[in-house]
Amino acid sequence: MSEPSAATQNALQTNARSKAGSWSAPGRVNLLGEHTDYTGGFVLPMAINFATTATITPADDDQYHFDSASFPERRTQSRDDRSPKQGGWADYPTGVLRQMQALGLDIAPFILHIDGNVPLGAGLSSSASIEVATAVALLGFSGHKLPLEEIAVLCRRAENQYVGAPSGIMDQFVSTAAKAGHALLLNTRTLAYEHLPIATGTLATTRVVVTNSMVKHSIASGEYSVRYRQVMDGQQALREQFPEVEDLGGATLEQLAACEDKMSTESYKRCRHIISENGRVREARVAMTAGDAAAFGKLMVSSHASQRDDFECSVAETDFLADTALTLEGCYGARLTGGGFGGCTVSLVEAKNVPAFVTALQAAYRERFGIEAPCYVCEAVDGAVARHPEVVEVAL
Ligand code: GAF
Repeated sequence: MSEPSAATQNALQTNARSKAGSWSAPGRVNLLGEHTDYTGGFVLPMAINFATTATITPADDDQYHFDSASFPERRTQSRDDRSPKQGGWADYPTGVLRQMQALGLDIAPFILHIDGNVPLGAGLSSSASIEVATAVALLGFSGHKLPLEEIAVLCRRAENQYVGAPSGIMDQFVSTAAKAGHALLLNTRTLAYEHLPIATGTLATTRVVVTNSMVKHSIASGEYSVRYRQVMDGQQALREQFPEVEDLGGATLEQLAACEDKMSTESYKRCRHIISENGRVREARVAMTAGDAAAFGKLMVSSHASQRDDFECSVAETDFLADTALTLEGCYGARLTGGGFGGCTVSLVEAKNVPAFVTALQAAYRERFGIEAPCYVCEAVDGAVARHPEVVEVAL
């Protein structure tokens, strides 16, 4: 029998430190705070009972292998591969691997298998759940630890720098840091966060119902980037007039109005949505803390109007779902959730009314658009770190 090659010996040695296993990270629904997370604003999402699982086993051929139950593409790359993105789902875990390598973490050859049930392209953060599941799996597999915030930031960098989508930090952060039974209030500038209990006061008898319009949404495609550019232009004009304003998270509607003539109409409207939405998240914190379902629902309704009229990221299908939901018994509020241009709506509904609500909403949507709209009654679940605390570097 011939001796193992040097590469195989090296892989075997590193593999001896590697731990095969499965790690998971959830998708999310955003309750309030849309398109506020790339200009230092506030968001209020919760992680949902749909997740991505990354299963890793050591590879004995000195390569990294990626495959998935949900996508036909399989990818294999060498340990020193630094080629740019290829297009396709495997860019997401590859981007995470590259970020970890850039941090100098040694990761042995592996076979990474991705599986899960987060609806794809529905605005429920399927991409971020792949990124975070991969990050946590690579850490668990290789025995490395990172601070919680660094896991989320690294996954966002993977998406921004490798995949090339200019997304904010919300999705990666909630998939990492969420706590069961709570929504997560995040300041996206400072990354300070707070877990707010969901089931208090009149909110205790409500349910979060997500309705999938089945109109595909992708943040890697055009419209999200167009909005991002318009927002950045508006923010820049605002900063020139008010140098003390760091970002839209710290700006007021009065300041924006004072420089309306310094930006395009589109930039003005996008920024107006963001600044008003930040105000709504602050109010939502009060409503959630007080357990006031009616107040929370009203904020959802005005958020939808602002997304529709100012940010212009809703489509006829999601407008219809949000508007129809409001006509049904037991519904406190409804809005487009996630990046928009399709995707899902989220409704806050009295638990006892949920079955009739779902039936009526689906029937109305079928009649209007001829489309079956899946509805998901969502629970607030733990993020990846609460599921796998061994990968987190805890400050003592
Ligand atoms: C997508 C992005 F990935 C998030 O960062 C956020 O901007 C969201 O759209 C809109 O609020 O999910």
